[in-house]
Order: sequence, then structure tokens, then C-alpha cells
Amino acid sequence: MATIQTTSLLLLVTILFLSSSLVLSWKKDEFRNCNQTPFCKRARSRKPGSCSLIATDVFINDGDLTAKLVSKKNNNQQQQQDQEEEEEEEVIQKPLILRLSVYQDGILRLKIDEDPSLDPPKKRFQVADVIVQEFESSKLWLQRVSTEEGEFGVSSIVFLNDNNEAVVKHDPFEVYVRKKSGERVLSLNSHGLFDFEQLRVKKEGDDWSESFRSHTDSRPYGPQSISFDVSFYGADFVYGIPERATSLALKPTRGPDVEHSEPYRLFNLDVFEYLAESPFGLYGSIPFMISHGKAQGTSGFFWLNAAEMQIDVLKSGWDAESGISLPSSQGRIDTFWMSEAGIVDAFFFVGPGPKDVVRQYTDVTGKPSMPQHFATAYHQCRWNYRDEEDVANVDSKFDEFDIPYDVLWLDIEHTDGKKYFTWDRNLFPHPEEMQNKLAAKGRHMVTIVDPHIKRDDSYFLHKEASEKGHYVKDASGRDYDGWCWPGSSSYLDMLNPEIRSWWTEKFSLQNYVGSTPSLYIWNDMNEPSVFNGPEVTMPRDAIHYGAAEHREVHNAYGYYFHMATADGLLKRGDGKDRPFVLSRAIFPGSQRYGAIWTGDNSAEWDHLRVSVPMVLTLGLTGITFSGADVGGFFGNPETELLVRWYQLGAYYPFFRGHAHHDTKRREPYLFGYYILNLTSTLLLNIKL
Ligand code: NBV
Repeated sequence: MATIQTTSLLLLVTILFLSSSLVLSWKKDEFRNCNQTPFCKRARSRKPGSCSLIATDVFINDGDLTAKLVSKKNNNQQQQQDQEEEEEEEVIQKPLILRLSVYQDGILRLKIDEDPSLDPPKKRFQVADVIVQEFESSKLWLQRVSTEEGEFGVSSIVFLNDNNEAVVKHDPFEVYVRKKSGERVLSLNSHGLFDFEQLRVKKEGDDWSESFRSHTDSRPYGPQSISFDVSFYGADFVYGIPERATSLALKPTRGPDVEHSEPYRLFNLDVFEYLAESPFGLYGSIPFMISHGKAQGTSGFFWLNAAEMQIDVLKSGWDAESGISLPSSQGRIDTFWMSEAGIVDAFFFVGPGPKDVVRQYTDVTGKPSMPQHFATAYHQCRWNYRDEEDVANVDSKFDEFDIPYDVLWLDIEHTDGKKYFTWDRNLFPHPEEMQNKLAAKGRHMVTIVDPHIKRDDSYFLHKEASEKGHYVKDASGRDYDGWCWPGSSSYLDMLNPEIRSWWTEKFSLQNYVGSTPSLYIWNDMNEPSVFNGPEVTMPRDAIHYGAAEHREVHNAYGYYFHMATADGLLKRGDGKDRPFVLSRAIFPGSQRYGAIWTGDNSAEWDHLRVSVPMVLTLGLTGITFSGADVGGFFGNPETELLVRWYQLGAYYPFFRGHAHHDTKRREPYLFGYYILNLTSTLLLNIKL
């Protein structure tokens, strides 16, 4: 008897274990945490006050305030540094160049980079194609800088707008914005955590390579990270820095009693079966944070940088030991920003209200494009609608049950062997006719075009791309070859404007055989997702246009792919047709190119719940046209969940039902009595 009981207990425990590991099937070990990421670990161990840079040679140059940041020799702190830190200090001796520019609406831009006249081994990557031209031309040409000498030493002051001014404190260097009344709004390096690792030339015996799981990154220029602290004053909460499945207000990641000790990560990744409550970064990255407080209103900080970023939100008291006291600590939220590469190209937004901050941010990165009218209605998707008959059947069922829908989607299986721009002609022998039938009812179709190009010599796209040298290169200079849906694949170097322009041609009605004017596009897997790559993406030492390393450009790759696709549709319509392109990866500026969705969620109530702060956070960071897969991508929703999800989805700006191929069919007309509820929801969407 006892044996039977023990066996049943063991069985129960095993079942419980298996089911819990099924629920939590996010593969945590596949991704690095901060301690496994050398730049993050190093930056996080730095002590407040360890920055020894001072600002010298401050003057006005080309309408900007410029200064040199030089290491202060023989200060007390430096004497206390241990041997290892001294060695590091030797490496970063070269002065850095600081440039402060002021734009209309009180926007302050801070750039810090290596000094080109000191011959750095190569130019660090600076993100192009995000800041809009109108913004660049709204620069106010500074005429003069005033100097102030006070309790905290010498500072240079420039005018921002009628209410605010920017201050550069010289020793130690600090940049902050304050109101004319003297209260601080935002500041950088007030805790002396600024650090800038300069590129190095390899000497005999230098080995900077680092490994994670089975992958090794050669890191040919050595460590090149940048980190600094940013403080928001009069702040009760901070928001932003998508994309992650978590609360709207960002919880502290470090400080007294903070259990969760991982910083917020911004590194575009294909995170399989992500959890419904986790600070872990997902498919897109927007390094823009907004603070809000009852006392002082709203301000914002944006770091235009495409490398991996990690951000700590520090809980009050985190710096108790540091001995640094800031002028105003009431309601202050300190944050710590770390990036693996790139330069400092940062923007301070003074608000004062939430709308002002979002306006200021989108002045810099662009306003959201106006969606096509049809795209704001309901979209019906599934991985996959099998063939033309399936498409015709789904379409007619919506009519039969009088359920409105406007767009029908085809996932990867519609292609010939995952070669995008082709059709599986057995399943889809008459694609134009199929689209025309939908178009006759005022409906549209969307097909998927992913960035992995099948390495198959008989595939026209691969043939052309490889002959023209259009692929991203691996560290040894060969076409990078990764594994994705089609098997062995290469990736177009979308950073190159010529390659983007070549790509746009692929969407013409002549080149995309089987397409019609009512066909639009879906870009998936553009993080980029590489099944056999480190952390399911491209190696950091792969090489892009302009000798940029993938580590420097990673978070912008999907943005460029989205941009080139949207431009392709624009060109197809001679500039008259507004493009519709859905993208999974995002970066600042994505709002100019189309819709975004929150990727592979699950058919669980918690995923329904978290889609709300996720979509709202995207909205706060300029991405206004977004939504989550209605019904949940993985798993089968119970009817009640599906109905509620449709009810919520009607309020998502982008409203699409979608499901994994392993799930049961769940088109809304399959739900008997509930159809009434679903139909009225879909009708509500039309009215909204
Ligand atoms: O293309 C297949 C799916 C797609 O349906 C989904 O929406 C994407 O987020 N895609 C991911 C690849 C497979 C995921 C398991």
C-alpha cells in the first residue's frame, strides 16, 4: 500500500514539475544575464564618484558648447584606486569631446565621443537615419555661454528656453538642466558613474574575446562600453524603455530591499514563449525614459544608441554609502545607463507635461505615420491559412455570420520553401485572383517577408544578393551564414542605403510576382532571429556597412528592414499609397514606418492583462500603432478568454487575431452563442 502511495506521490510531483516547466518554458539559460555580460558586470560594480573626468576648454563652436573631458590627475580618489582600475585608467587617458546643442522647444542634446584628431583605431558607430531632418534644422545657434562660480565650483550655463537652462559643471564634470528658479529637472553624472572605454589597437598577447555558451565573440577592439547615471528630479515614477512584459511604472532594479537584481535589458531578441510578468527585454528597444511627479511634472531622457543597453532604476538609498549629496533629493529617481558600444548621443526633454515630453521625443525621432484606414479595422491571421480554398472559406464564413473583418494574413507556409516573394503554387496557384476576390469586397491581404534569405542558388533573391555582395559579413569577411526557417540563410545588410534601395524594388508589382495593389507586408524575425546564433541572434563581431560591428548596430537592424520594406510599398504606389507594414523588431523612429505587435504571447489571462501596459508603454514612446495577438499566439484560449480578448483588442490601435499552427482553429464564427458578443465587439472597432 505504502509503495503505491509513494509511487502515486512521485507521479504527481513529476506531473506538477513537468507542467510547471511547460508553463515556464521561457529558456532563460539561452540568454545572458548582467553577470554573464562583462560590460554590464563591470559597470554595475563601479562606485559612485569613481569618474575622474573634468571639463576643460569650454567654448562655443559652430553654435554648440564644446568642451574636452580630461582625466583629473592626482585626485584623492585616484590614489585610492586599486591596481586593476589604474590599468584601466591608463587606457582611457585620451580626452573625450563633449558637444552640447540646444534645439527649439527646450530640447538639449549631449554628444560625447572619442576625439577624431587623436586617431582612434576606428570611428565609433553613430546611429544615422533616426533623427528627422526638421529636427536637425531646428537647432538654436548658441551665441554665448555664461560662467558661474559657486559652492560646487565653476559651471558654464547656456539658455534652453524661457523656463530652463543647461549647466555644465566642470569639476567633476556633470551636465544638468535646471529651471530658472534653480530647481533641477534632469542631470547626468551627478553620482560620478560616467565611464567611457576607448577603442584599442591589439598588442601582442591581447585577447579580448569572450564566450557565452558555445559562442565566442572576438571583440577585435577590446571593451568599448559607456555608462553613466541619470537623475530625474521631482519624480514619483519612471516609465518607458520598451519592450518587456511588465508593469507601466518601472520597478526599481537595485537598492535597499530590491529582490530582483537584473537591470532592464534593451537588446532585440526572439524570446520564445516569453513570460507574462518579467522585466526581460523582448523584440524591440527604445532607450527613452519618461519621469513623472506630482510636484514637478514630467521630463524625459533618450539615448540614441543601437548597441546592447542595460538600465538600472535605482531605489532611494542605493547610494547611502557614497557620501554624495545632491542639491535636491526630494522625489528624485536615479537611474544608471550602460551600453556595450557606440557614442553618447543623448537628449534631455524638459516637458513640463507628459504630452510635451512625448511631443519633444517625436520631434526628434519623427511623428507616427498615419495608418491606412483599413489597417485600423480587424485583421484575421493564423499560422497558416493553408491554401486558396481555406482563404475563400474563412472569408465567406465571416460574411455568412456577418462579422466584419478587413484583412486576411498569410504566414510563412504560403511561400515556396520559405523563399519570400514566392508562392507555393500547389497551395496558392492563383494568388492574384485570390487577392482580387478579397479586394472586390474591399478587403486586403498581408503576406510575410522575413529577413533571412535562403542560401539556394536557384532562388533569384539569393543569387542577386550574393553576386552583388549585399549580405552582412562574418568576422572573417565571408557572407554570414545562419540557420532560420529556410535552413542555411544570409541576411541583407540593411544599414547600407544602396541595399535598402535595391530591396525597395522587390516590392514592385512586376518583381513580386503574384502580388497586387491590395497586398501589404509583415516583417517578422527582424531582431534578427538566427536559430543557431548567440542568444538566437547574429554574432556581435559580424560586419556591416561602414565597417560597423553588429554589436554597435544590433538594435537598429530590424528598424532598417522595416524602413526599407515600407519604402518599397511607397515606391510601388508611386508615393501615393500609404504603406502598411507590420514589424516585430522596433527602435526609435519605427513609428514612421508602420504597425508593431508584441510578438508571441500565450493564451493566458496574464498575457491578456500585461498586453495593456505593453501597448501603453509603446504609445508613450511614440509607437502609437500597436497591438498584441488577440487570443494569445501559443496555446488554446478558453472561450471566455477569447471573448474578453476580442473586447480588449477592439481598443488596441492595431487589432489582429493570430494563432500558432499547433492550436485549434479559433476564427470568431466558430464560437456559437458567443458570436453575438464577438460581432458586436468587432462592430465597436469599426465605430471607434
Ligand atoms: O512565422 C511564424 C511565426 C509567426 O506566426 C509569429 O507571429 C511570429 O511572432 N513566427 C513568429 C515564427 C515562429 C515562432 C514560434
